[in-house]
Amino acid sequence: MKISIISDTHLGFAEGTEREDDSFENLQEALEKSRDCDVILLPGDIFDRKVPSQETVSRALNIFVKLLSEKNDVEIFEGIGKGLEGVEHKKINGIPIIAIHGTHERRTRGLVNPIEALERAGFLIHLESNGVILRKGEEKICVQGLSGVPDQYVEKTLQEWNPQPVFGCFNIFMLHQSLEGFLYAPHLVPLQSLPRGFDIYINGHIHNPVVSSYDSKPLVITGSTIQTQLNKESVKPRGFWIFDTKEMEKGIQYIEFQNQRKVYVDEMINAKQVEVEEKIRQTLSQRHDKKPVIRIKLTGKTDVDVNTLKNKYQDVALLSFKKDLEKDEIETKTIEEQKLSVEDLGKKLLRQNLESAKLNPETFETVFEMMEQGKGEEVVAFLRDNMNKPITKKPKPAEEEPKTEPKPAEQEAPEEEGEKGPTKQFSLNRFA
Ligand SMILES: [Mn+2]
Repeated sequence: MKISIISDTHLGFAEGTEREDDSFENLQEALEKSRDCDVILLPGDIFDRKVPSQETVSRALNIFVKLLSEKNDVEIFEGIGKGLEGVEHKKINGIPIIAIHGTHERRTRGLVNPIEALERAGFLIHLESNGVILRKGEEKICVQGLSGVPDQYVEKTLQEWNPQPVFGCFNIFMLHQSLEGFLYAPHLVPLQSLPRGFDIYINGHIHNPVVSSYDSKPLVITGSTIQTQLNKESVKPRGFWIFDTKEMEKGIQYIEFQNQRKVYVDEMINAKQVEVEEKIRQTLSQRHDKKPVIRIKLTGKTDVDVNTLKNKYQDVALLSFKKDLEKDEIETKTIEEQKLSVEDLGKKLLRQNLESAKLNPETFETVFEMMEQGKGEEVVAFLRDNMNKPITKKPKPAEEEPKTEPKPAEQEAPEEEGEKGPTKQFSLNRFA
């Protein structure tokens, strides 16, 4: 079977800015180029937020609904594991999509995440520590998926689930975690904790695409279809993957988007205004169908007036500067510059308030969600329960793990935007 992998599309990323169409246009291009595929895999972070805006949801539905009318002769043979009983009776419309949810979509247990919502509407099959066998003629493939869990619980979750390859199938294992060796994160998942014996391993979450190997089989670090952070990895063109289970010797093909926005990242030391402007002009002398993002990190002494440059080139480029100056010139950032959404701002304030009230600040996500749902009394009880717990203490995995995990910063660039300490996770790197 011919299989397409499209990961970390982050639909809704940069909403309200000039880049707001990018996530949708890249997904659209990937899907158009997957029309001859038998199956589409989405290894998480399909949406940028766990509660996407109505605008994002409707645009996503508008894209996915077109797939339902594609011709396809793949059928569901069997579900494996909990929650998939009777799945073989489901009728597949169009190309089957198998998805897991990622870190950006994970919600408190009991609340519907956007991938589950798409599943309920019949657009895809959502896997969460279970799997599905698909059949096309004589060939069967088995896709097993671990939806995003906090990295520190992956080993335990996998031990309990104990996924095994299924005899007679081409076996695919899909996850969305911070795998050791591919990025820096507070908790890394050791490769050795992954199950053995699968024919291919597919991991979302890490935004820089690369093919590696595990257990002598391909391990695809899918990368994202869009640059959510701007660092030296971001200049690589974005794309998606296609492979054929019958032609594995040909490898896994990376297909770059033709219609993507180019990103340039540079660093200039002791730069003068004229030099920076010359750099911008040079970059702009190349052909661009979409306004390029030009990110320049300014270090040392510099007289650059970034606002003047941004205004001057606003019709032809999206300029983004990072100043890394001496201490007395620390850049002051306004809320507007940081482009915090109201929700993020609320969470940030809540986190600070919890901290100053000597309550556990790591509970801010859960508390925020409870307050959003008007569960005032439960908030009080919850905070009382969590009052004396040290910040680093692991919550009870059974029900609290997704709640207390702070929203992960994008994994590509720990130093991005120069944010340090607890406010890091609110730096969403939106820029106008
Ligand atoms: Mn992601």
